[in-house]
Amino acid sequence: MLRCDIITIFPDFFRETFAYGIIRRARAAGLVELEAHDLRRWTSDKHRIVDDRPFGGGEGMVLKPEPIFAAVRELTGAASRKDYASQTRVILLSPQGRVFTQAMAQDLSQQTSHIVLICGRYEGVDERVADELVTDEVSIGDYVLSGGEPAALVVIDALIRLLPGAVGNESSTTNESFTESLLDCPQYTRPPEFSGLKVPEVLLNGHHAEIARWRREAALKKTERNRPDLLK
Ligand code: 6GU
Repeated sequence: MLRCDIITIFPDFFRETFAYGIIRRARAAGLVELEAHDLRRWTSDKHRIVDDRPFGGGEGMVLKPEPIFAAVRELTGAASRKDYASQTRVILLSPQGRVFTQAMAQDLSQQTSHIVLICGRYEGVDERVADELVTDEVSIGDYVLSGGEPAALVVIDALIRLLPGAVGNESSTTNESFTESLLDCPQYTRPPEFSGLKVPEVLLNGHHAEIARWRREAALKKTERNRPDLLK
């Protein structure tokens, strides 16, 4: 059982998405326990303030350290990174993080039993959070989101579908895009002809060796066209 705690100022952002597809099924099967926590729960002032202006000046607001430290300490039962249980990871979602990959998803799904995700907001998070609490600072790509919430969902989805039993057919997660730095081959289903558009003949003839060869070549062509960086 994997436990996943999300620290966010928008807990409602997650409720609906946890009720669909692979995440819903993994929860129902007892493979994962997910909870989105409102960061404001760990404030102690009347206005439940979670952010403040950056020292040194500049645009926007920075998430304050105190509520995040209180949240992570309560959720991990540890005062700082060096005291976490060996299978606990605290992930900060931020555009300054290491870019998330399938290998990182595999590592997390195999090595962890408790993940705490901190969703960054505004122009940043007080760096003492990264220094003291965070085991992995993660970005989902080279573009800027207004907050870490969509990124947290991406990480959770990629990870949960790798848990044994989460996806119907186990081999469907071992033979897929990125596991051997090639994209998946194109897929077709019925009808064999639609509006004059035909399914490649080779897929209809039941000749398994020919089909395997066609798929490998088609995957290579697609990778050359869309992701030449993967072939280097
Ligand atoms: Cl994790 N957060 C934000 N705010 N922007 C991002 C991101 C994360 N990953 C890519 N862009």
